Amino acid sequence: MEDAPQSSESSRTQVGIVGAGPAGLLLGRLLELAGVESVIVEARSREYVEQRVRAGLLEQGTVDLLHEIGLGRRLAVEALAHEGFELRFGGVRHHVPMTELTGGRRTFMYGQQEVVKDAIAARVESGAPIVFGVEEVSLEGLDTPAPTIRYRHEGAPHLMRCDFVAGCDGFHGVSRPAIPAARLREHAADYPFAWLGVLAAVAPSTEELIYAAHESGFALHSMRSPEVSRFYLQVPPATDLAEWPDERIWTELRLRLATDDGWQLADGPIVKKDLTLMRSFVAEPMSYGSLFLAGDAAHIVPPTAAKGLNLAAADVQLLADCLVSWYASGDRSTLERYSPEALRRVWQAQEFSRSMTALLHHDSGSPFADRLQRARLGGIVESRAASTAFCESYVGAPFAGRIHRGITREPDL
Ligand code: FAS
Ligand code: PHB
Repeated sequence: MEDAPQSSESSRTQVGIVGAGPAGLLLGRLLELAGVESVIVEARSREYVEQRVRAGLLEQGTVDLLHEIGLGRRLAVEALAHEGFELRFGGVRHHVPMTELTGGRRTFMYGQQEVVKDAIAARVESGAPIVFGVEEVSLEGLDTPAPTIRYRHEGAPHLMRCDFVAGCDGFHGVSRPAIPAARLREHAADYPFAWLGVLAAVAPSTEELIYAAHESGFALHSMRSPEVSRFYLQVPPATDLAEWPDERIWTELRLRLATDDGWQLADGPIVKKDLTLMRSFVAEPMSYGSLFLAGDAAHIVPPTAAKGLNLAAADVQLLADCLVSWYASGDRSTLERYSPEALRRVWQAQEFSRSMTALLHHDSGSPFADRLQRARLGGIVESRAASTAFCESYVGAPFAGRIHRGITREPDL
């Protein structure tokens, strides 16, 4: 006789969160502080998500948020604070005094995996539920006020009943596809290049980030700590990492970062290489019934302007505010403002990311485009107004969210 289907273990929470990346973890923290229950279900193991090297630059608004929600202690000690960056072209170095131009706003180098570690540690310490290693996640009843999340964990089926589902499961997750195609508009743009990312165990050769526009291609000198440098090289999308041995990487970085004043690039052991394809993507709307999308589940930006993680943080600040306001008032209009308000910021980030990508990346097929690019770069570094406008977009908007501390009443559902 066939095994009887296992009965699902049933549970209930107010907000079911799919995904334990920055979006899901920060949303869970915001809801927890507000007294709203949530459960985070994550496909990967805790070890996997805590070692995944991705973003590195945190905007002032994101750092302010992390401090506000009690996740800023280690960051305050270990993050590298920056008050400017360098645009390098034609072999000349141009320092851009970002903090002076934006009324004091800084950027902070602190790896995404460190934010994830801090947020997971806080959640585990508080005892708020987070389940790693879930499988076969599916969402049902999204067009009702009682959606469910089905998943398997350690072989056993689970059914979680929620008031809302937050799709924080990234570009390849199950949340966005759970929205009927007829209700979703997807906007996408591709780029004729990718980024070869390099993590090297060598002290950075610069205090601040260097963005280099070169006829061989874009290069970025970033960092993760006083001992670890992070580099990116513009390469063709179909690049095979096997064709990039360490020596070739250092030779190309030296070429693209070279200056006419003898600046030297220190090299060292390369501990990781990765290839990031570039795309712009936006799903509209960012909500459907009881489902709300946040972070990469809803949008992807080219990494040039380091907006991905910061945009995810902005999404969940707004989403938490909408959800908590609903629990406090039962007023559905608070939920309906999430998507239009989030999309306004998303499209601004898309526009700046695409514009900064065009400003810095080499299009070998067009000498005309090259000269326009050089003119734009010159305009930014020669005009205080132009560099101020650029920096306003680069550092991002200041943290404007409200952090709710405990709500007093259940809504009259
Ligand atoms: P994430 O993708 O980080 O998290 C989604 C989580 O959901 C993951 O942990 C995943 O395992 C989980 N998940 C997926 N499907 C699931 C399912 N069915 N069930 C349960 N869980 C599921 N941004 C920058 O600003 N600067 C950079 O330099 C930069 N570099 C990047 C390099 C790479 C290779 C990639 C892929 C992205 C990079 N980004 C960068 C963008 C990146 O930082 C994202 O914007 C950021 O991770 C967004 O966070 P989340 O929306 O939480 O999505
Ligand atoms: C990074 O270090 O990952 C980084 C920094 C700045 C950027 C993009 C990526 O603009």
